[in-house]
Amino acid sequence: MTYTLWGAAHSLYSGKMRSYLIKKGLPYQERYPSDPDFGMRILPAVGHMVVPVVETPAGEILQDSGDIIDLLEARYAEPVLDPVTPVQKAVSALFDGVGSEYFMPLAMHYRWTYRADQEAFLQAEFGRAAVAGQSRADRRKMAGDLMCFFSSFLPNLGVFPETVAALEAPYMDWLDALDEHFQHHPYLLGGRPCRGDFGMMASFFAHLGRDPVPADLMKKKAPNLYRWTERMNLAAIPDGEYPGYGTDYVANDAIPETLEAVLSLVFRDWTPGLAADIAAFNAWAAMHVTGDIVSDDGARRVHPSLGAVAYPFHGVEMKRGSAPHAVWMFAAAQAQAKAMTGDAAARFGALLDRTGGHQMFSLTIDKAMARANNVLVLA
Ligand SMILES: N[C@@H](CCC(=O)N[C@@H](CS)C(=O)NCC(=O)O)C(=O)O
Repeated sequence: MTYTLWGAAHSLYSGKMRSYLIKKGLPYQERYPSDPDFGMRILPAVGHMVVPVVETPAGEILQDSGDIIDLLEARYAEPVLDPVTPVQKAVSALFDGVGSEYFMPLAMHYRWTYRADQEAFLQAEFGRAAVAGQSRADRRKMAGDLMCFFSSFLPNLGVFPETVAALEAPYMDWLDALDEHFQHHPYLLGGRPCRGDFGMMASFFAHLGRDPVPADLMKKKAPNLYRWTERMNLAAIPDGEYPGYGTDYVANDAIPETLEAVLSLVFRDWTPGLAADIAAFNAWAAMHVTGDIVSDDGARRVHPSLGAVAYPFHGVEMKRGSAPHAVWMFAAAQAQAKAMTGDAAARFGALLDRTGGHQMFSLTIDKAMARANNVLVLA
């Protein structure tokens, strides 16, 4: 009954997957892509090089952290790891997108812009994931090639010397707001983790919460957020730091006041880039048909792009490759919002009034996407 998590300690989406498996109480062993078995069995089954991959006890080989969570949630009802009430469910899906997509460029920025300050750590991390055995010196050298591959992603993510200040300054607001939230609540929506917590573990664990430079910043400026990254990797759901808090989501489908402050940042910071990503997707989708791979050159990619986008962001022009995966994740939150009627719709509307979210939730995605054969396709 043991699952295998093919992943790595320093991998962004493995952090999301691992935390979910731990909180779900599913027994798993973790194996690295440096294991020869990965190249022989896993790579051909998935179709391209990527982690995390989960192998179920029945031998299914699954990719995409979000798809895997969907599948396992459908199989195992307990413990509950996402609310069933409509407003909380939509907010949870939104935070999944925030942590899985919106913050990924910032996570990569703090890893690679400050590479020289954390070189030995990164060499060890990439080394253990990529090459089994070897002498320490050899492994460090071999890790270097892989590190150059990943650090070369920065321009496509909008990270340039002239955008760094605009990326870092707003992050200080996030650290402050999340620190305040986790002072009062163990998880985003109360006493138990939701889908949004797992999404946030993507960017906030392996990179922002674990690489030496950003982890130091997080520990100094947002120790309660740092503690949440630890809590998310513990099997227990309650945490003694919050005596009497219980293990339920906040009552009556409410959103904690301290999370509303974070939501205001979601809308302030993600709306311009998401609008640009959606415009790029709509333009591409108008010329493509059901089943087409969502990727500008039609190739299978872990993070496909549909051409460049440019938009104003905190006083600079942000230029980067468009991110259809971000559109796909936001579409899930928007679908939840659109399904609301009556009292729930009114409460969600009032929440968007208070936090500045109407513009984002009014964005129109012209066609649906789906995942097929481990890539995004037009539905
Ligand atoms: N949407 C995927 C993303 C997975 C992903 O980006 N994995 C990274 C490591 S954390 C990777 O393997 N990247 C290889 C590449 O970008 O070519 C998921 O949620 O599983």
